[in-house]
Amino acid sequence: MKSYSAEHIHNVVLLSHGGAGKTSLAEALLFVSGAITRLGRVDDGNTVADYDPDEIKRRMSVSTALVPVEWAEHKLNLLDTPGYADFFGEVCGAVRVADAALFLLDGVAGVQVGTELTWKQADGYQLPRAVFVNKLDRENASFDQALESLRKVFGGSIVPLTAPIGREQNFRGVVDLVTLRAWGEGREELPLDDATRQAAEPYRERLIEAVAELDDALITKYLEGEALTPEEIAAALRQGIAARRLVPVLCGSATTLRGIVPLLDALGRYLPSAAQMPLLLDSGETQPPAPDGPLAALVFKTISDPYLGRLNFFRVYQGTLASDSHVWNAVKGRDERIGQLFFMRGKTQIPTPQVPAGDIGAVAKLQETATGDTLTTKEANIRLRGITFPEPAYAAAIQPKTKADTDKLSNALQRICEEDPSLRVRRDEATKETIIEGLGESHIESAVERMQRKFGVGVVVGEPKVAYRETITTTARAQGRFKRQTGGHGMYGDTWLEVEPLPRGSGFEFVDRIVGGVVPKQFIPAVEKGVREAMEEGLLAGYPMVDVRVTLYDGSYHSVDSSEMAFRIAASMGFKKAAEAARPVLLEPIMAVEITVPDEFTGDVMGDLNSKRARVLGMEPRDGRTVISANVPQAEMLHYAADLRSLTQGRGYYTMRFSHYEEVPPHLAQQIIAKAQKERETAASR
Ligand SMILES: Nc1nc2c(ncn2[C@@H]2O[C@H](COP(=O)(O)OP(=O)(O)O)[C@@H](O)[C@H]2O)c(=O)[nH]1
Ligand SMILES: [Mg+2]
Repeated sequence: MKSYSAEHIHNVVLLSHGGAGKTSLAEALLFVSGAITRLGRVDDGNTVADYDPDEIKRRMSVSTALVPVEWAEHKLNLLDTPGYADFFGEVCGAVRVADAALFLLDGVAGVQVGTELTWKQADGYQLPRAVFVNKLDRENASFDQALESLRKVFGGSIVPLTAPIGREQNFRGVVDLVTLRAWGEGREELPLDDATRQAAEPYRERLIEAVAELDDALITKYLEGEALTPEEIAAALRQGIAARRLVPVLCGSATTLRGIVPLLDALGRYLPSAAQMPLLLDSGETQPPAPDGPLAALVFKTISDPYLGRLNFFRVYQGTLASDSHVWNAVKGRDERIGQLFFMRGKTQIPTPQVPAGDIGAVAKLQETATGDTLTTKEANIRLRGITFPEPAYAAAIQPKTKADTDKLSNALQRICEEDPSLRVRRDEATKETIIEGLGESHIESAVERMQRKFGVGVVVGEPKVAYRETITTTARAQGRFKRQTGGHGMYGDTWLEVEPLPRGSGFEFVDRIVGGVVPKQFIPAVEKGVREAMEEGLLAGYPMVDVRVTLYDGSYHSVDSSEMAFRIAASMGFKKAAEAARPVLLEPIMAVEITVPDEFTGDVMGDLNSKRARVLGMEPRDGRTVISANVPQAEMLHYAADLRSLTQGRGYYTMRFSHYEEVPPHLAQQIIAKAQKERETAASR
């Protein structure tokens, strides 16, 4: 692969609702540009971008693939992202390193949920963008309706760059509205007959008008009835797109190879190049790339391979990264040795001596470098802004299948989290479970499959347990006395304990109020230990007891028979008696939830929240959406990702974190206690 200067490199992220045709389009662009000689199909599982076994099985993208396309004097680094919400984490890294975004629209469906969500994501980095309306060969596809829905949702700056020739099964090709050349299948040029020219005229009118409005000199010329030259139009388009004052819209069909040449031309000619992309620093400041400046490259994706180790994908913003060199990882604060560098095309590694400014490459076997890190020189120590990943919305408990799996589990978990920072793994100390968190059920499923395939680790996935707790609601006193006479040496311990409820979240307090040594000093820690042990076991359903103060205020001892052991047992007995008298109750974790939904779904979402015992704390409008804050018991939220998706046709999202504990309502507490009792009985009878 040739080396290109940053002015001729365009890093373009492909974004859309799942299934609009990004992977097929990347394949078409490779094929028409001559990089591949056989056109793969998503449905046959043989495209360049969907190479992962999981993608071939699902017939859809689950990770971002890099597809470089060389056309005229340009190199287009396409980043083919997955469109489905569960794999949104993969979109974040790609959007961060792109110079521009190409949105795909399904020509039948128009703007969809995924289009809106990814449009927002591109807004976050103020990315210039273009749109390709795909699938115009399909029945009921309409370029005009697609344009209309784009305008309605995203505003007035939507401008056609190509116009279709024919429609549905008679869709034959497109007219490039700037050059006025007509294109059929692939690179075939069609004659521009009068009928085609007339059909394209209104679109061209719209384009010229929009372009003229960008520039005072052009608008004067336009109003005086003079024709704008193709060069003037191109220059204005470049400026307008870079300044995000207009969004050009092209059209075609990826699988029948229509509209591909004008798209290749447009991406190189009108979209901003890598040379224009400033460095976004960790501090939030930006600075223009210095042509002779030191290296600054951002790692935006990491793949873990059990045999080859790690492969880091990076984008160079400034300087050049050379094979067989040393670089400085500014985030980890350590030197990394760079071996062979690669350009990537899907899974294919193309060795290269260097990756210049503006380009994207990959490197294997770095020691500590992870997604989000900056590679630079030690002197310059540049730190680029990392990548923000979505917060997890779905949790599952995982358990190794066998003993052998147990040994390999933690390494495998660490590696898949490295690959996918939108996954998180934690140990829930309260329930003694390993919890994996992600964006949805398919996300977790895919991670589990990957662990099996890549690392040979089998796990069972289940619902996470709810970490119930127990506490008391009133004050009570009781005696715990333990006495045993067995032959010579006996056992004797005697304690009087008072239990009191504490405010939520206080945990446990132990108070020693012994006077006159009725319980000798050396046995006091044993008393506390006995109480703690009894609290761990709980009283009602076996859940740990919390928010209790225990005061040891009296007791007695025996000069020969008393021991730490005896006092531990006595205290444990005393605590149980006192707590039982202090009206114990069950507590449940309450989550703080923030849900964002389009206004039309607010009613349904609120109704559902009511059925989930939620306490709604606030509702707030935020650009066409409502943000609902609520406290909801964790037990009600185990499947909320799926619930919300079906309530809002996939357009709502939420974040959730632990807030506090509250008492479980009595009728539910009874069920939980009965269930725990049954479990204990079956365990005992085994
Ligand atoms: N008829 C038709 N089908 C298409 C076209 N482009 C893609 N498809 C089909 O749409 C489905 C989804 O395409 P894919 O490229 O995986 O979409 P992605 O999820 O955006 O990557 C596949 O079955 C493709 O064969 C097109 O231009 N016309
Ligand atoms: Mg895809």
